[in-house]
Amino acid sequence: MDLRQGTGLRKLGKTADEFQQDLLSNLFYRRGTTVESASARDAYETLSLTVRDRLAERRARTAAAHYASNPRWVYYLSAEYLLGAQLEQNLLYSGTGDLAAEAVKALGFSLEDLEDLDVEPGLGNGGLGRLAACLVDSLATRDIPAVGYGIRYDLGIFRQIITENGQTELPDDWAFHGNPWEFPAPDDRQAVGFYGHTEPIPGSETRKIWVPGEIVLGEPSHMLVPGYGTETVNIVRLWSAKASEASFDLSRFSAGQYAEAVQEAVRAENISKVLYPDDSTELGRELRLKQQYFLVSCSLRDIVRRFRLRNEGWDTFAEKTVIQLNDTHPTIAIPELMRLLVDEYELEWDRAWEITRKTFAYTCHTLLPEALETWPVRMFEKLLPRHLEIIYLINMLFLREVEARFPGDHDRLRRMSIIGEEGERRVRMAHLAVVGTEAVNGVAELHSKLLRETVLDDFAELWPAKFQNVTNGVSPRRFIKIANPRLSDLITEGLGGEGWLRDLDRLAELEHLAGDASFAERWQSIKRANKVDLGLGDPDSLTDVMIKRFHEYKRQQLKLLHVITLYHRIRANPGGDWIPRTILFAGKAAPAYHAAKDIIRLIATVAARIEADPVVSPYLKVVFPSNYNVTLAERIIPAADLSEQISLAGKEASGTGNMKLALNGAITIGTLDGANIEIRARVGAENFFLFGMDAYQAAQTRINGYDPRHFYEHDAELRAALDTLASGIFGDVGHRVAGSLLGWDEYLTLADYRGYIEAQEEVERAWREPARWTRMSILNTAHSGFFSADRTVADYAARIWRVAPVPVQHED
Ligand code: 7GP
Repeated sequence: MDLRQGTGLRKLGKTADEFQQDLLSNLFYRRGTTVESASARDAYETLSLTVRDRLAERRARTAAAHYASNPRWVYYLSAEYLLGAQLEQNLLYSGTGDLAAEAVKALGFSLEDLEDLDVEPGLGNGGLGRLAACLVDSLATRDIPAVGYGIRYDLGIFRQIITENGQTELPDDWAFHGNPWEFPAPDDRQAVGFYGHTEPIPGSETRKIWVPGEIVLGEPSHMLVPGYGTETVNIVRLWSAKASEASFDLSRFSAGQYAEAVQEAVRAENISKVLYPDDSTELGRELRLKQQYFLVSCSLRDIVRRFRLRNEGWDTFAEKTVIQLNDTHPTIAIPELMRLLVDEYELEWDRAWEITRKTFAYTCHTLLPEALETWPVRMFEKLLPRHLEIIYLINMLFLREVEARFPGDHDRLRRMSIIGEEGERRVRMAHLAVVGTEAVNGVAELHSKLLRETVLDDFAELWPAKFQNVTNGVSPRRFIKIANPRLSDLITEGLGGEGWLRDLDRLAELEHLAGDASFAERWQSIKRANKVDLGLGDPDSLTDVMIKRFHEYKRQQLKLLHVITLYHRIRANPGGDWIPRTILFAGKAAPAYHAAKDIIRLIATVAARIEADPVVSPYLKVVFPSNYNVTLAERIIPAADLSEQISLAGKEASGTGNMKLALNGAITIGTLDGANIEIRARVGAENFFLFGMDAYQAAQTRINGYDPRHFYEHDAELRAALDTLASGIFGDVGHRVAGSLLGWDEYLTLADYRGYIEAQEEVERAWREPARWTRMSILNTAHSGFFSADRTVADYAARIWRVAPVPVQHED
């Protein structure tokens, strides 16, 4: 099939000469410059367009194949996407890496020069946003018809600068130079209403008219999401808020009232201005709720439009459509679909509800009660009056169902209600998400189990079949092939081909090579070379990394106590046989999360002190590179020896950095939390450094009364570490952190201290035997195949989405 047939367009070339021609043509006609005067940016933009053209051609074939088969679609709704840098990925996925390297040479640049100009769109905070990116990658790789919907924030996750004063945040104007990977689609613009009031429709009990008080336009653009080793190219469609023409007040402008003239337009466009730099606590800000509804309203209308292109009526809507809610941020989609069906398309309530429930599925990404979103009823009423009415009706019918199952159990009704009545009345988004969907899943075995047993226990009792687990996964293309080319080449050689990149279970065949001395030697020297590339410490030192968002439950503060303990030990015995370690922290804290920012600042201060200490610095180095993002992760992960996954058990839903590190041969030191449990089960207990309480012991400790003083008083080394922190040499911040560890400390840090220190001693024993360590490292990689996002997507496809692949034909 050639979609260019009849258009007069020629096929894009496959030879180096043809690629070069296309590049020059783009430079001349699309960039408007010449070889002689091309800057690095000209070359970057032009190369990106040339690569994009190849994917666009595949995209056209994909769309045609999808159109022809009218399949069941997956629509992934997510407030966040951390897609990572695009150039290198798209070179790989289009198979044009070598052609491109040749062609840009002729312009006087290297591919690496140009990759440095490729800015990653930081449209997310952490794990949830990166998971969305891995899943869309695997959806395309598995040929599943899918669209990811999100918001095109003007400013992404803040740029972080680390100094001894801690974290400073700067705006991230990621598209300042434009974004060559994006296709605007202004024709698919949607109008979104806010505020206003509702009016009854005579003769109808359920239908209403909503008269919004403000209308904002949503303009989409999309990024291409190619599959690896296949023809499919899906898209992620991102919405930008645009003020309507009418919102510009020309008469005020003419009168010199410049600010007033644009104020309405500015307010409208603020909706997609900035990503909320917060991944756990509710900000309670109207603008955030506005963002959520903006995403939902635009996306649902787009989904309906796409359905209507191929189908009539509503009978097949739920059959052809599954909408996955990535956490509760897009949950207003449930009342919004009800509103569309009932108010606008005039379906009966019951029929609309049946369709809605069958269409949606919900993934929960947390266990922290404070991260379960709720919105004040008062705010909902003002911003989305019709949606609140619909939620009330959904809730009334739902509570009737509960009452029928558990007559007279008023406490249960209160607990399960979508409206929380304690204090200020609030809409509980997680309850709405469970009530309005067909499937609910957690993201690791333990997480799904704890959801059923604790946070959502009443719902699991009512609808046991609704609750599922789908363990997270990561993209092996981005996190091994691209991030770690040396290791990828060795694996490919060892396995006799690149098939593992689409079938990661094949890594298991590496097990046979774990005992091969020359293979092990090469494995080791690759790790060393990756450390040299990273350039953040002695490549022969043990590279110990803790890379993730800063949050007290993740317990960077426990790692810090280990650092201080090492510091004391070395100072007490400077001539000891110490193992040199480079300890690397990286990650951002929510700007308003003061306790997490204190920990960052304390780490930076301690790092400086160690660096200045001639006795300790030969053995211990603490580094904290600024601005952790996907690009930096791709450099750190291949260089890591030890992976720190030390959250309090029962708090980390899954973790995905833990998977990326294990895949790259880092050995985990960790608690029985999230996906650590599954990693350990697969790589083997002997290839994992376990410590600490499990989730049940942790819960029990809290119930029995956690007494941090007890640990302080009975453990001299711990006491010395805390005393040093509190002594004043690290200033107020040391005092505050020590104080909070000895105070209430929700995360029971001191209770796990001794176990952690002992596990670190076991790490050192293993490190002293390089052959043992290397074998452990190889086995971690070999047995991490399960953690491919391709497997995750296959699980969702089979058990939740019930979708089948639609193959896309090759070009003739
Ligand atoms: C994260 C979880 O903390 C992490 O454990 C998990 O691996 C990841 O999602 C992907 O499932 N959660 C978030 O990033 C987040 O923003 C808000 O959660 C509810």
